[in-house]
Amino acid sequence: FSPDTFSDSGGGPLYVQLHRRIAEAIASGRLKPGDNLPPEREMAAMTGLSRVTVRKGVEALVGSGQLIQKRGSGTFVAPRVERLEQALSLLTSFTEDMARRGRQVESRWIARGLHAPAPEEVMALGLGANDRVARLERVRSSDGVPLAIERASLPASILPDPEGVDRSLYAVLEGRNLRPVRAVQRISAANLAVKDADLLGVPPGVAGLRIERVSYLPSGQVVEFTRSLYRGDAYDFAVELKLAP
Ligand code: 16G
Repeated sequence: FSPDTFSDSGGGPLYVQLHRRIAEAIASGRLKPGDNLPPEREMAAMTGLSRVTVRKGVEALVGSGQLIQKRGSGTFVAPRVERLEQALSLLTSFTEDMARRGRQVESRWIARGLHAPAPEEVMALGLGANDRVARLERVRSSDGVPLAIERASLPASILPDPEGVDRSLYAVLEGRNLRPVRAVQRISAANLAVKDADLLGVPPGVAGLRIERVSYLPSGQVVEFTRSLYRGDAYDFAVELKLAP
């Protein structure tokens, strides 16, 4: 990024020119995922641009998700995510979905325990006045890339020991003959709030998908009410449609 590549005449505002140069360097592979960008002061010296201009150009790339800023350690080229196609018609678990793709699963626990239910949990799970709820909150990652935040609520009568779930919730339920056989799922658009974006390693405000799943036993009893946030830049949901009768 030598100073002579930026021009006052033509090429648009200087910060846009810097934005374009960095985006091109990422696209061509000169800057690779994980590479650390020099501090603002050094970039200003390298380019002959003011620090304000450098900051604006970098902020624009952070906003579009191409760069990530980590407090205390600087600015990095964001990891590239490979988009995953996820079928919507099968009642599978995250662990099964990843195993089918030959991918490793890592889950980071945010919370796991028994609680008094919130009103929406009472409604969704059909709980009684004194019933408790098991809550499992995890960041689900695959091959080192965080993909989704899942907040599952189950009646304590189904899962009295949430700490007993280590890897796969569905595997635990299956082992107890409580695997759901039917589910209703809703998907809506969401811009990720700062806290959730941080957990997923993406810039705040980027597009996410909010997914709600309510799943049932053959008896009709609700097994889980799960609210998830999936990364919009990582998932394509696909479903086969048939001609209406
Ligand atoms: C899926 C389900 C989630 C379920 C989880 C169990 C969606 C949106 N969510 O991710 O409802 O609790 O699988 O996964 O599909 P596990 O068996 O790997 O713990």
